[in-house]
Amino acid sequence: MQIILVTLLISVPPLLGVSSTCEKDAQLENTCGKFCFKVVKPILGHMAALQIKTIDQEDKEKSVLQSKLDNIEKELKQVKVDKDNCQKQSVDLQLKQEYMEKDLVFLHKKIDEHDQKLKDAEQTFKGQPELFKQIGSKYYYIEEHATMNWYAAAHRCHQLGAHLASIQNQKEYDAIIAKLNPPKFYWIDINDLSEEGKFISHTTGNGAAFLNWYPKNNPDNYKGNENCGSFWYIHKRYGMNDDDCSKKLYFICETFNVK
Ligand SMILES: [Ca+2]
Ligand SMILES: [Ca+2]
Repeated sequence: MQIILVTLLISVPPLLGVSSTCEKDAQLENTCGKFCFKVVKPILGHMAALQIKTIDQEDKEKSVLQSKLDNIEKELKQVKVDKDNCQKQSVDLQLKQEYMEKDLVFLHKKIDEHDQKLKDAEQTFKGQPELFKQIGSKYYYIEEHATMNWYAAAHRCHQLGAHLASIQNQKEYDAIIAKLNPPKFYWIDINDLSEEGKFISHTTGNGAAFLNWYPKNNPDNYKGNENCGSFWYIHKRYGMNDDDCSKKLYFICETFNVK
């Protein structure tokens, strides 16, 4: 009996693929007789159900695997994009670093030059302490011999460790005016070079603390080219004038301390 059943199970599987249940039953009954048909049919039915279940399970597992595969491919693409971006950023950062290093070298050089100028100015100043005289609470050097334009005068004061006179109030103004020699004109530190009509102190970079324009039409920006401040002598008195920066005038340097 067991041998017959095994033989039938081996020979019958092709029937599982037959299209209709009725045809399958008829073929099976012809193949192994009625007894066999009764015994084998439930087994074949179970096998067919098992096969369908197995296919469904495999489909599901395949679907899950495909979904995982899709996700991995998506993540791989994103990793590639991120890597490309990182490489680009890395190149940008490298260039930025190179620029900053060049700027750093340039700034170090400028600072060294500035330090050297200060040392030179200190040396010059130490060699000529008698140039500066105390007037009020400050020390002034009034250049009475050489004339130069406003820029050169400012530079000369820096060389002496000082700056062009920056008048703060009426008291300082009166004190320095009393020391001048008419009819000489002298450069001071105010200017409206950065913005027409807005006079600032070259020393502080802030608005001029004290102004005493004379006559009243000043500052007149005469011929559209008067941007530097001076003490000028007119109508037998001194007053402030906006003047042509390229004119060669005497000048007044100022400092707070003489060492
Ligand atoms: Ca002006
Ligand atoms: Ca003027």
